[in-house]
Parts: sequence; structure tokens; C-alpha cells
Amino acid sequence: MPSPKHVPVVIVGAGPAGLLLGQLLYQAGIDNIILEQRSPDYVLGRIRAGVLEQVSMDLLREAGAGANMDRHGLHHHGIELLFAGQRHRIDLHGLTGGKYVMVYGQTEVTRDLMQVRAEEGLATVYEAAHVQPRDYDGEQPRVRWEKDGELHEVRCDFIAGCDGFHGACRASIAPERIRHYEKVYPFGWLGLMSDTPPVSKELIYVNSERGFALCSQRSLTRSRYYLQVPLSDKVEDWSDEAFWEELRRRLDPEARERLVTGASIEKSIAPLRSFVCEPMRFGRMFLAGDAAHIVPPTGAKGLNLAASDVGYLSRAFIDYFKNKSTHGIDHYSEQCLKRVWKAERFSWWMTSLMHNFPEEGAFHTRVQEAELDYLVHSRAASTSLAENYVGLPMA
Ligand code: RFL
Ligand code: PHB
Repeated sequence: MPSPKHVPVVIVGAGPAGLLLGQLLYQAGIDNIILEQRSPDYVLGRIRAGVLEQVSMDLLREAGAGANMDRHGLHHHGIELLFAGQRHRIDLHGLTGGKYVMVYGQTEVTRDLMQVRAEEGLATVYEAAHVQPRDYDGEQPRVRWEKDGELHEVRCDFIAGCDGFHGACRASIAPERIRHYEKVYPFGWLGLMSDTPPVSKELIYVNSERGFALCSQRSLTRSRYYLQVPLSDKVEDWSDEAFWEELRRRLDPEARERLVTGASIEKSIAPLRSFVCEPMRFGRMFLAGDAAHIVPPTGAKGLNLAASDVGYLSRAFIDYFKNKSTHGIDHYSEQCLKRVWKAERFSWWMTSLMHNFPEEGAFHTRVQEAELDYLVHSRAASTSLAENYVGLPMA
């Protein structure tokens, strides 16, 4: 397909942020092209998030990509916290006036969005190399890329940088125009996926003497487990047997007994990081999702923040193209960052509460124990956790 000469919005990155934005704009009659550096299979092969908030569910439905989620996603009304050998349930539904989260994998969300995009025949260039956003401080931005050794260029009204933490859009901005806030944690998560029934109906977040663990799931027959590991560990150091053995040690006796193990279908280590870039708008280029901010996965917020960013951005573009109003684009950065910082706070707090920080010493451990005990015995504290976990409303 020859590249168009001009398109209203060029989206860089076909992760959940880019694909969702493309679909929301399409539904409003705004044409767009997506440039993605990887192949569709590579994008689908990345196993990441598993928990969707109400706001994300609503946006997927609005984008016309919610049918599979509504058919196969699992409604979760609570989570469990395991510490000092005991499990405590947080009643998300009861504490938030009836809200819940949906357990539905990022891979599935991405596949559903890819499928509706393909069905509508919208332009997506996979394996686009050397993507370069240009002239976004002027009235007529351009984006260049290479495909199969040929150079392409398209002019546009706006560029949406949805190209993740290592993308080209943020990297193209002069350093003096950006303020970064960053915190790197001294451990990573080793994740394992297996076609085995989940150990429990609800997710279990574990604080044990041996470190954090998480029992999550993708369906009634597919489990996703995580272990806190030192940053020096390599995935090759962990056989499936070693993983299951360590997980068992971090669980309570009942869960240990119930745990069904099996061959891994994926295993990987992810470092944990908190990161925010301010602002999120640079002339006619807007950053969204992991391109602008990262949260440690403990609060299950990364994908959800990517969705709410593009919720704001699609509204802003629609306002511009349909009503000739710049109000949305002028307030995009401020509006997103307000929500982003609340999710950053929650994710940092939950990470600090649930992991082992040996270098912090025994005082920190005692404070953690006291906070966990307070959390599960105080309705006010449990409500605060529940409210943030199910997701704050979009303004
Ligand atoms: P993505 O998914 O990284 O997609 C960016 C896309 O841009 C492409 N790209 C480029 N394309 C063109 N040119 C370039 N120069 C490019 N550079 C990059 C990439 O190939 C890619 O396809 O960012 P996006 O769309 O903003 O989505 C963000 C989410 O992926 C991320 O926040 C979540 O996965 C985080 N996360 C979780 N979030 C949740 O809401 N709930 C969870 O339960 C949850 N669990 C997790 C997680 C992340 C994890 N890892 C591995 C970091 C669990 C884990 C283990
Ligand atoms: C996941 O299922 O991958 C998952 C769930 C909850 C989290 C992080 C990851 O907090």
C-alpha cells in the first residue's frame, strides 16, 4: 500500500495505547496511520498486564473492541493479601459501591484491537524502521520511516507518541525541555505462565520473608505467577522446578497444597521502575502510555494508565477536528499528569508495602508489618486500597 501524503494523526507504536487511540479516532471519523517497529507476532508475544479497570473496559467497548473481553474476561470482586502466613481478603466490590476489575490479558486486548483495525482496513505499517518524528513545533509535523530499505514520509496535524518507554518520540525531544522523575527498585519480577488452573479464584499478593510473590491468572485454565528476584538473576538460572519450589515456599499451607504446577509456556524477568516525564505535550506531538510514564506492576496500573491517556487524547483530538477547539489539547498534559501521579503514588506504595527491602533493615520490616495489619483491620485503609485498585474515575 503506498503511504498517504497527509493524514490527520500519525500514531507511533502499535501497543495497547497506539491501537486503542487509532480505534477511538476511527470511530469518530478521524483518519490515522500507525507505525510500529516490530512484527504483529512480536507485539503479541510480549506477556504483560492482566487486570483492567472500569475505565479501560469502557474505552475498549467504545472503541468497538470489547466483545471478546465481555465474553471471556473474568470479573474479580476482591483480591487477597497474604502476610505473616495468613490470607486476608480485600472486598473491592463491597468497599467501592459495586466496582470490580476484569482479568483479561494484555495480549488478548492487543489481539482484539489488531483484529478490529484489520477488519476496518486501517493503515498499520509493521516493521517500520528508524521512525523519526519531525517539525512538531511548527504547524505541519512530518514523520519519516524506512520499510524494506525505502524511505517514507507523511505529513500530519498531530503525532501521538505511543511507542513505549524506549521509543523514538520522547527520545527526539531536546533534554532541556523535559523534566524526568525516576525511581529504580533493587529487584525484578520473574514471571511464569502455565496452562494450569489458578491456585485461587482471586489474585493473591504475597509478602513473605523470602520476598514478594503474586498469583494471577488469565483464565480458569491458565495461570500467571510472579516472584520477586534480585536484579542479578537471569531467567536461565530458573528452571520451572526451581520456580515452583520457590513459589510454594512463599505461599500459605492451603495454597501450597492446592497449587497445580506444569510446564511453563513463558518465563521472563522484568525490572521495576517508577518514571514520569513532564510535560506530555511538545508542540503538536503528544506522549501517551509507557512513552510518558512507567509504574512498577504491583498496582496493575500501567496498561490502565495507557488507556486513560488515550481516552483524554482522543477526546482532545475529536474536540479539535470536530469543534475547532484547542481546549482539550491545551489541557492534555495537565489532565493526564494529575491522574498519572495518583497511579504512581499507589504503585510505589503497594510496591513498598509488599516487597522485601533487605537494605532498609529491620525497622522497615516492622513498619511494613504494622501497616499491613492496619490495612486489613481498618475499613478506611482497606477502602483506600480498594478505591485505587479498581481505578480512580477519569475527570
Ligand atoms: P507498549 O506496550 O510498550 O507499546 C509500545 C509499542 O511501541 C513500539 N515501538 C516503536 N514503534 C515504532 N518506532 C519506534 N522507535 C518504537 N519503539 C517502540 C513497541 O514495539 C510497542 O509495540 O506501551 P503502551 O502501549 O503504552 O502500553 C503500556 C503497557 O504495555 C504497560 O504499561 C503494561 O504492560 C504494564 N503492566 C501492567 N499494567 C496494568 O495495567 N496491569 C497489569 O496487571 C500489568 N502487569 C505490566 C504488568 C508490565 C509488566 N512488564 C513486563 C513491564 C506486568 C509486567 C510483568
Ligand atoms: C498479571 O496478571 O500479569 C498481573 C496482575 C496483577 C498485577 C500485575 C500483573 O498487579
